[in-house]
Amino acid sequence: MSRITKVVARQVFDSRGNPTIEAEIFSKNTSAKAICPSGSSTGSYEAYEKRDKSNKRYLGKSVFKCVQIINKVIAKKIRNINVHNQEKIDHILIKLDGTKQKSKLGANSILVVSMAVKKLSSKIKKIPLYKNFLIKKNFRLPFPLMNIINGGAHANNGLRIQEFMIRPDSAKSFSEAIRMCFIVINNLKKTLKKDGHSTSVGDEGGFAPMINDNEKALKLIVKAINQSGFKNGKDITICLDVAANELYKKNKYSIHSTKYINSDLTIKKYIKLIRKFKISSIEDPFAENDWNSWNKFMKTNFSNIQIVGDDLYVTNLERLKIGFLNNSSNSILIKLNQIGTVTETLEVIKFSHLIGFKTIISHRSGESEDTFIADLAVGTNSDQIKTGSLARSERVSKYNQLLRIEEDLGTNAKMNKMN
Ligand code: 2PG
Ligand code: MG
Repeated sequence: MSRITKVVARQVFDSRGNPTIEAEIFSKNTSAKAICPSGSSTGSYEAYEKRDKSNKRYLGKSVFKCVQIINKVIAKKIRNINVHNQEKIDHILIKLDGTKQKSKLGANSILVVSMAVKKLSSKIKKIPLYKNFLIKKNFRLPFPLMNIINGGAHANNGLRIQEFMIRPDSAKSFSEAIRMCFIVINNLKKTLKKDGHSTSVGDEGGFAPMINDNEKALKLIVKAINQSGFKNGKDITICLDVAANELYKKNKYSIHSTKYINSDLTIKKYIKLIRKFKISSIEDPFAENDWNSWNKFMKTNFSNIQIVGDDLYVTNLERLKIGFLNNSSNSILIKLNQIGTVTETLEVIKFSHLIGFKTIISHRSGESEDTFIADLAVGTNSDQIKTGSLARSERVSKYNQLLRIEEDLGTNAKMNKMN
């Protein structure tokens, strides 16, 4: 048994330069740290992110109250508990908070502790973090959903769709998957430059050119795929995160242009887009409460593309069950800070696999050097990982960690199956 001896939290900063929490958990003479990520296009059912709203020294964004909660309240409750008993610790935290959306302590205060406990447990067991989750053998590496163009809330270019991504479906290894994305990204960069567009990047490392037309962005991506010698729809497929919550008003959507249209018309336009650009995955095509449109869209999904619920489910088992019964989607995005503990996240992943849903482990648009999600993806045999582009170290660090895991697995390193 290894007991928790000390818990220390501090304010650090995320990739957007905003304050966030780091927690460090100690046992005997060793310790482990975790940092909390933060989203910008958040779902309203997400667990609560606590900030010092009235402290104007950090424009209301500091997390000193959370730091205090961890150091003074949480520390007392988990001191002396066996660090390997993740479920017990997480349930103590859930009970201590006692609210539906973890608004008392803040899901950010709870999550960093939960993640640091998991890391410390594997450190003491002397096993890599990925070996300390659900899967104990036959590990599979996830396909990257590599961000290539940023729009929506992650850039200021006026592009309606938030994330344009590529997935290297024909890759036989993780390193090959990354190489394929690297080539496409470099070809896209060349074209953007040649066409006089900016090659600066957005919050998640994808390019953020001043283009405000979805189709124009998609055409550029297809061109880059072709120039790279790959076949769009076969070697590489295009995936989107619409983040439709942000484009929804009075039962209408402004996804395909700035004009708001009803959901039937929106679906028609989606179908056209899917066919024209061979899109293989669409995340959050509709708003978080518009269950009806999600179901209608699934009924038109004859080519069986991946339809992913992010803001719809917010990594919440109750919402996932509703979505499953309503036939709302066939996949789920998994974000630890949407629910707030490692244990609850693992429950959602287990249930998703049970009902045949694909799981995509995801970063947040505000990230850090913490690579927890890379290990989580392998340790749960999740199908895919969404962790930005091959730019900005807080994104690349996750890919680098997956390359290390691939090396660690050696000849046993297999990719997850794509369809
Ligand atoms: C999303 C995420 C991550 P955010 O919508 O899927 O890409 O964005 O963290 O801003 O919610
Ligand atoms: Mg999303």
